[in-house]
Amino acid sequence: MLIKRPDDIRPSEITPRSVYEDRRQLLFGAAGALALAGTGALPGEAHAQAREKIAGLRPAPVAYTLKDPLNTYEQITSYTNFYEFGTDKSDPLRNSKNFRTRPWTVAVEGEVHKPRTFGIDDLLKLAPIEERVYRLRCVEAWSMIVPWAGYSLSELIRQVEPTANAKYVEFHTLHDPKQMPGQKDPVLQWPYVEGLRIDEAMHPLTLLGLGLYGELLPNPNGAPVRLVVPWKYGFKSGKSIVRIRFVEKMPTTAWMRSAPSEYGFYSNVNPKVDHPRWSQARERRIGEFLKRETLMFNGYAEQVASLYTGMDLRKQF
Ligand SMILES: Nc1nc2c(c(=O)[nH]1)N[C@H]1C(S)=C(S)[C@@H](COP(=O)(O)O)O[C@H]1N2
Ligand SMILES: [Mo]
Repeated sequence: MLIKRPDDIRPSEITPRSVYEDRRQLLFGAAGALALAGTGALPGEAHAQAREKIAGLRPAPVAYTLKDPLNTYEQITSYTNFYEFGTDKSDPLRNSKNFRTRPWTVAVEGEVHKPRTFGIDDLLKLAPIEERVYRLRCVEAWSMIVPWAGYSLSELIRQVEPTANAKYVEFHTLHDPKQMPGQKDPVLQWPYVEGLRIDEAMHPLTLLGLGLYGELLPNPNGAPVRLVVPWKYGFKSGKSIVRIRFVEKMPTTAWMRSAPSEYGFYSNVNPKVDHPRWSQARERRIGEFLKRETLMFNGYAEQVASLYTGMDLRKQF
């Protein structure tokens, strides 16, 4: 097996693409196992997840990225909702340290002409990876600004050619209670399933998330691949996705099943429609003291409002 050591590479060779390929070989080929063996960790000992840069990251078109000040890497990785690893915000960072994100496949199936299973390496190569700064608004009335890395989900959807019956898309998270201790708790029905209408899934803002802060996704944020739908409450953006299924009928999502009066299918951020137990008019930006006004469609109204013309957003919440 031929692997270049970094000092064998002449500067002239360091184009983003070649660096990217070499890095991926180093990290994920046989050498990856050797590198891990060299960390000095005892077998089974918890170690921090290796951080790996995404080389060749491109800036996003201005319409798809915010200029707001970013939340820090530490805030984004340590204050998370990922119930598969525990219901406390601090649980996922601690409990996902040994989560195995390789090998990893995503089965894309259902109402499509070309069903296909993508390996994670296929997904990292499928389209140019862009850095997109998005506002993330949790239904619990906090928000963050995150520099994601990924590309429009539509890039992947185009490859499988949905049939005319494909009206909705389901996103299934991994179900593996051995690795995901939170799945022993029946707080939700597992696996975590979310869904979008096909036009929402095709909207260019809907991101197939592969990283953040220029690196492959940290485990607490849904490694190795997740969804990011910035105009909807955060729970619509399923983490650690293993299955994408095109269907004709509106799916029942994990949250609709657990509390149908509180969580609807659409779950668009809407300051005028309160959660039955609290107001959605304002939010706390993580790291700030004073609350901010929540924006319609989380600030993305100009881009997405037309998806919902003629709908009563109070009834179809
Ligand atoms: N599989 C899965 N996906 C999930 C969740 C979860 O518990 N399980 N939590 C959701 C919620 S409530 C939010 S706010 C976002 C948080 O994403 P972040 O931790 O990257 O900020 O992930 C969403 N995706
Ligand atoms: Mo959330």
